[in-house]
Amino acid sequence: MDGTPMTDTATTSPGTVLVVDDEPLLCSVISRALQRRGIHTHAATDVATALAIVERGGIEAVVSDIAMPGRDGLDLLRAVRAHDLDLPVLLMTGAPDLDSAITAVELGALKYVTKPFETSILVDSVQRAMNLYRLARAKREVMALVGGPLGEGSDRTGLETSFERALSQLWMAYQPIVRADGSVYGHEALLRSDEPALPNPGAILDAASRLGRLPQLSETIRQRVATDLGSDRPPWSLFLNLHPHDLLDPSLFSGQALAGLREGLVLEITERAALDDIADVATRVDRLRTRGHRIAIDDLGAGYSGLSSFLHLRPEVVKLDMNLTRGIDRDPMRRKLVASITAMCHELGTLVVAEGIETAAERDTLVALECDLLQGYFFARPARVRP
Ligand code: G
Ligand code: MN
Repeated sequence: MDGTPMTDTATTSPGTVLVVDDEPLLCSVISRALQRRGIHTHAATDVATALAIVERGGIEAVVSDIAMPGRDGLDLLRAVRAHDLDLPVLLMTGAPDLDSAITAVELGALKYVTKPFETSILVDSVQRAMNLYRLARAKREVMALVGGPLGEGSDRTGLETSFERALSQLWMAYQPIVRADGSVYGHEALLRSDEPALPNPGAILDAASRLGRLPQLSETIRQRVATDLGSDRPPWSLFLNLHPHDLLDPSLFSGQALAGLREGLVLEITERAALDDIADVATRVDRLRTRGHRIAIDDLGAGYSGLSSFLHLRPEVVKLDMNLTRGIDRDPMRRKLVASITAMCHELGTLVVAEGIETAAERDTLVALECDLLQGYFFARPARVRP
């Protein structure tokens, strides 16, 4: 050892902080306190300006007031999360309330401070936050170098945190599936989450798959549906989406997993993750049939499901993707395709559901083409309420 202290610019350079407050005086008080510790600052008195500064890059922490005219600090936090899962955001408020505190935690705010506060405490927190952010960034860079399991530039910890949050507040929407006369035949249960980093079902499924937590996601969905439906047994069918990998989960076949749900489910399967990867698909789905459930091919025509899924699944129900039904009243090619698919399905004794119907003209055309069941915004949007 030569006695020279190791310097690590990644953790000792002063860093750059964005200070946001609609009160310019408070902005400059906080900025000066940070500058006294050698930290560079940018200031903004509204959310739009703040976001423009964050998007330019180089900011390592944000300190923001919550209550501001127009878009507030929580809106800023939400927008920052869409851009960067890790960037530390410290929120300040003169009027603490439970709702904003909960939202702040859900969106991963690093700290929630109530005014008035000791600026030195705030500055300490900002410094700690910047160090954590640098560590997370360094970890990402190492992962990218060694080709970690999540691939280049991705952050498993951030993804795990978002996934946990999505899982804890996950909810289900229900959309009716109707007959040609408009009467309700069933409802499809659709996954929803308010987690801004995983804003749609595809993103949640993707995260679950990358983190190896699909079984847990599926179990949570089943529990939610069971809770939503309670013990009533109304005379309509429940359509539930399965991920092909759910077919590998032994609890699905023991009867336990689906036991909390009603009998006679329609289990929708998309060929998104190729069914070819799963051994004995036909035997597996047959075991679900012996428990009284029916199998549906989901999204036929979307590019995921092809004719080979008929061979794998021998479905009782086929759902035509909205790709095939969108504007069908104005497109002879779509009409021919749907006419031949319905003819083939009826020959096989399979029910045909047309999805994504948004207009009366689409509905009339699909009924004329002998689709058995219909689903789409034209009838009802997926809704949170218990069906
Ligand atoms: O992959 P799957 O078919 O299960 O997904 C159905 C999705 O399509 C749901 O997320 C639902 O919100 C959406 N959806 C349902 N009906 C319509 C519709 O009429 N138009 C559009 N654009 N989307 C719809
Ligand atoms: Mn579906």
